[in-house]
Amino acid sequence: MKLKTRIKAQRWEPGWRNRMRVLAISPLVRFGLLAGCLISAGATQAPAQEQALQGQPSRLAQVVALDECDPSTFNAALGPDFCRNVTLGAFTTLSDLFAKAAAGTPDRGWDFEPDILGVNEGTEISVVDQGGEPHTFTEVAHFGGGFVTGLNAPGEETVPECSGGFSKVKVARTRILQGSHLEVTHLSKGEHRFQCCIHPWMRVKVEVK
Ligand SMILES: [Cu+2]
Repeated sequence: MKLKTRIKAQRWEPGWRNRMRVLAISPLVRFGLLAGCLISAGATQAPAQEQALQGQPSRLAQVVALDECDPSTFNAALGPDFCRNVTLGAFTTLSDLFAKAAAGTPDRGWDFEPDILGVNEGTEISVVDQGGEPHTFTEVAHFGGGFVTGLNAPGEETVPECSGGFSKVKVARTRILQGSHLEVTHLSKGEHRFQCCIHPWMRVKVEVK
């Protein structure tokens, strides 16, 4: 599995040079006279062909991270701009979030959608944080607790993959800041589990066929 983060959702930019490279290997180009027509007519086909040529995943699946953090209580405790929420729904205060987690009834406003994702092998998964605070999208062998013990379900242990929090690069590289993306590629066939290491009830099962 490989991960990378980026701020903008700029997935593909078919440039003139790339189009020309696709055309250069097309058998039709050998007819020469057709080439001029194909430069414009082939443009709409170019992105898919280029992805295949460069070994890029040809499919994209999106997962959305959501939350309803209350800016005033979160930022008072955790620092300015920790929560930058633009949700139109009701906000949940920091103390309410902890109280609900401790009671074993975590706030469902903190959520990954979808909960189960079926993809074909080679699909790139793009996780976008549309909530107001940071999350992680961390692959785990078994679902369990995160590294903020006060947010774990009663009796739930921190899973090894989340242990150490952001001081561990393996966890830090799975972090998704507000408005940013995390891309997950090269998932092997079979079932994969991802959870947030901060809010461990945020969980997704990915089934790669
Ligand atoms: Cu989270």
